[in-house]
Amino acid sequence: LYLLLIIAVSWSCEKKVKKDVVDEILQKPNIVFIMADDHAIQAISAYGNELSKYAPTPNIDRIAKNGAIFNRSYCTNSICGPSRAVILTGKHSHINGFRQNDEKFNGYQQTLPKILQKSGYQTAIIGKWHLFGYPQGFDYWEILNDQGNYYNPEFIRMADTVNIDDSRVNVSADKPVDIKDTITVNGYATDIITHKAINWLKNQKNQNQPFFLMVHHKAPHRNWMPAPRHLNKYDSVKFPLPDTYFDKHNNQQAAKEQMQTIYKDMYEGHDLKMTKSYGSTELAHNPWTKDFDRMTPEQRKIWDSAYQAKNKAFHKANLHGEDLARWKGQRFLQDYLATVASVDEGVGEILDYLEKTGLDENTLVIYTSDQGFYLGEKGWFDKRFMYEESFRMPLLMQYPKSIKPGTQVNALIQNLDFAPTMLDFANAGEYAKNMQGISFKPVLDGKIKDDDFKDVIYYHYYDFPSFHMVKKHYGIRTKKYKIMHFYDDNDAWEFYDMEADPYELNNLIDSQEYESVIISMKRKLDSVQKVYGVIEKEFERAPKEKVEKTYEYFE
Ligand code: SGN
Ligand code: CA
Repeated sequence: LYLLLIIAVSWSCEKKVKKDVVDEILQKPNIVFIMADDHAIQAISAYGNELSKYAPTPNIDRIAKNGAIFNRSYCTNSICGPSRAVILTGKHSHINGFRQNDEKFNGYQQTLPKILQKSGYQTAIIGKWHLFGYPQGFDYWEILNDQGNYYNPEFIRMADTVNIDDSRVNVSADKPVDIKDTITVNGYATDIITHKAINWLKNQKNQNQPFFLMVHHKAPHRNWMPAPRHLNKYDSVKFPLPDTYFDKHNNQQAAKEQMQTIYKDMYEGHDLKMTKSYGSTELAHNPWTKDFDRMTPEQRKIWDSAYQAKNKAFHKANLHGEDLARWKGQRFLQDYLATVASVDEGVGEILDYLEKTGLDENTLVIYTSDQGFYLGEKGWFDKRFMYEESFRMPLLMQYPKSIKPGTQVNALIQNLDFAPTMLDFANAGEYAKNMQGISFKPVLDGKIKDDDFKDVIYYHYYDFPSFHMVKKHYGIRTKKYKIMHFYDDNDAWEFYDMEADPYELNNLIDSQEYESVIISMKRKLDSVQKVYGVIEKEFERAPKEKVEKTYEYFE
């Protein structure tokens, strides 16, 4: 009898332990984090603005319908590698050490995937990495070599790098990886990344273990090469160009001196796919021929024939001056949005897979981009500035268990907060204590009101001189105001009343009327920098060579 009792007790204990384990797993949602590269909110229809009406994003919009859309989501440093480093660490660039694209990411520091892995997650990253050195904290990774290419991209797979040499993790930026580690995969990058991601989901070793999957697209990054099926998608559409397309940047010195104006700085062949002359398929200015040379002859044939008629029409029209500039804006938007179409289809495939398998019930799906982008506002493409278009990030999240469908979030949040938020969802919030971001899950749960979350956010961009010549600057934004300081190459302050001037055309730094507000914003900036541990030394960077403008273009 005594023995039977022992067996019964131990059986029920074991059952209890098992139940605890099961409960814990159930409490840990899967996380699918999908991030595009340079996807502006203006190009997502759920964000509802003039251009977004044309955005091919029914599937990204689906996330907004199923869950939440964030209207005030911002980055801390509007450039690729740094944004990714902030997302991984929950720390500002000066703390995580990755301030600009050509630096080294210290992969040995604490990161989101490492913590999730320790908390019982299977972790994977597929797609763009761009942090130099191999990913750490992932059970599986398959990354694009450097920036990646749209056609027949090169991947580096964990499986092929058997003897990972630790020193390679901090490998220098000019030698990103050894070419022998790369594998060329035929096809279109966005589709390949989507399918690799779904395959990983299908082939998980332990179906009961929660997973964290990062799906990082190359698109819609420069040079905006659409998939063969979308090459003529927008041929007959005339997009609205922003009112600020020919803006002169009054009282904005750094804006005047940038090199990211569509009609002055885009490479006509490489970026705009313009040909040298009527009937020719030879591209105009195309300094990086690799993007096109890597296509197979079949792909190239489809490509050339798709662009032939529209390029002929361009030469025939014989455009000059502002007409030519407007034409370039249209061509850019056609290609950009056509690359977005594939990203959206990929999001749709992933959502469909999750729904079909029932995984959607317990999966937090996040869609974002590493930063925003200019789609002709101020005449520009690219990012880097603290002005809204590049400072803002799209952010949409669905999780049927706790996020109400159709939620609009107006809390001021940053990519700095992504890691703490995901950890909070994963019931591992205690590991976010030494991060600088804060979980915004309580906002989604209705425990904190949008307006009570944060009243100020901090920004710092360092990458100068470099591509596009955007000067170094830092600043803060509150719900009402923005102040920024351009330094190093110049010393210029800008101040905007964001409610009165949402497009930031009127720099009020010398305005009498706003004098006291400006003084208090400068004080706030000082204290925010103290809180985040910004020290004066951070501002001194080794001088780099300036980028000279040497390319030619039609006038
Ligand atoms: C490339 C682009 C630039 C872009 C940087 C950084 N030129 O150098 O236009 O600003 O990447 O982009 S390209 O013609 O080679 O594409 S980031 O998103 O990786 O930071
Ligand atoms: Ca980017």
